[in-house]
Amino acid sequence: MRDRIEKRTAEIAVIGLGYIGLPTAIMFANAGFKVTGYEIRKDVVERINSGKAHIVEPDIDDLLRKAIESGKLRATSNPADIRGKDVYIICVQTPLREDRTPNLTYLESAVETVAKAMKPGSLIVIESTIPPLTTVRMAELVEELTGLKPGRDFYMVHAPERVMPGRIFRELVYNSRILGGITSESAELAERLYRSFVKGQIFRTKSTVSEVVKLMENTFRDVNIALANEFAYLAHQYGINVFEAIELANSHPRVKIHVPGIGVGGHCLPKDPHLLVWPAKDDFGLIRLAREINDGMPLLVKDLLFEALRTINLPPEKAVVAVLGLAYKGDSDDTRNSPASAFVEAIVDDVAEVRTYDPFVEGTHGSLEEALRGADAVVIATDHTVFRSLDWETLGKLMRNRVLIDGRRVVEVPPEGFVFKGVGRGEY
Ligand code: SAJ
Repeated sequence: MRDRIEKRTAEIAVIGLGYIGLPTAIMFANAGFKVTGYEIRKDVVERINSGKAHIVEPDIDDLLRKAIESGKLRATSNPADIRGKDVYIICVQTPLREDRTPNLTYLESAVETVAKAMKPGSLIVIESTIPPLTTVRMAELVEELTGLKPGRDFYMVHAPERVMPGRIFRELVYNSRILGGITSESAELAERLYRSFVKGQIFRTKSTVSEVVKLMENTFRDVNIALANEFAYLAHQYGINVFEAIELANSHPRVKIHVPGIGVGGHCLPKDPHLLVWPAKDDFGLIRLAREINDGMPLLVKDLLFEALRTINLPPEKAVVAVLGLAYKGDSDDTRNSPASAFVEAIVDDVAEVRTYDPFVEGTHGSLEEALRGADAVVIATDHTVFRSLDWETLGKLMRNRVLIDGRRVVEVPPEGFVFKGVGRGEY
């Protein structure tokens, strides 16, 4: 197997051709391996085989076309096509259920598919973000289904992805990778495999360590953002601008406070802290509390809005509110777990009308002017660059009342004639 990997004659199956699976399959194919991508969505399979990607990512169309035209990559929905491969790489989603426990059914069904298809001596890699101890459990599941002994009859590794959408192909090559094996031989084999395109550092460890590392990275950000958000609450009580205070605190060489705002969205940060503590018997509660603080931020923005409406004597139920931005972060069209949507939900039953405008998101108002005409209040919920240079004097003329609430530190100096409030802007 070692030899086949070195000579790139090893055959690879990638299970799940989404945001991570498709770019990974493309990278291995263009490194010279024969790759079969397995995906249950038949329309996606057809698209990929015709050389067209179903996801938006810089360079993906050229790289995919190259992989398809060289004959190294082929997508399929037929499990028979992935029988007897040397390497299986699982890239399926691991979302949360309503009750915030992990839903591992996609992963388990991918592992079952692999168990049916694999031969003795195969290497199974899980790239999905998973709760601690899951790789070992999945190795046991394979043993149950096949009778093969983990570490002796097959190899298994957790190789968490660490890329950022918009920079996937650069980061796949240059980021460092953590490879957690159920045995040291498993991790060593995986290192040989990933070296075919990774130029960053590769660290080998145990699978439970790599699982924890991936989850710690995003939990670190989530907890630190929660701390910044708590500072923002305090700034309201003390009547100061939290951003000025943070900037001054960050002039200390060993302090780096994050950015407070309307909340934390996306597909990773709101989920990964739950995965990290889920299998534990006990924890200190800090990680859960940070999640609660961040999930509660849209309600702080609601309080600011209602306070501002009180100052102009407009009952909320008469107010027309325009929300600018629905994406979870600036300059993105991604609305997954967006705090902007949570904010809309939090006010929709209490006000006369909510309008949304996001230049990147379909289904929102066609134009900013249209969204603001006759509105009483504007709430900025996403830090899109275009929102930083709006002409509030002109826009204000379209509005019935002029209330401006900034959830994302987009407005530095409140425009003339507006009642202004913002997260962490305790001075107003
Ligand atoms: N946010 C704040 N304050 C901050 C930083 C972020 O409120 O100081 C908010 C953002 O507005 C957004 C949310 O947090 O709503 C998450 O944004 P993000 O840019 O931190 O994270 P993601 O989910 O877009 O991507 C992260 C990336 N991690 C880092 O930047 C460290 C990415 O590299 C990871 O691969 C990805 O999570 C992942 O897959 O885990």
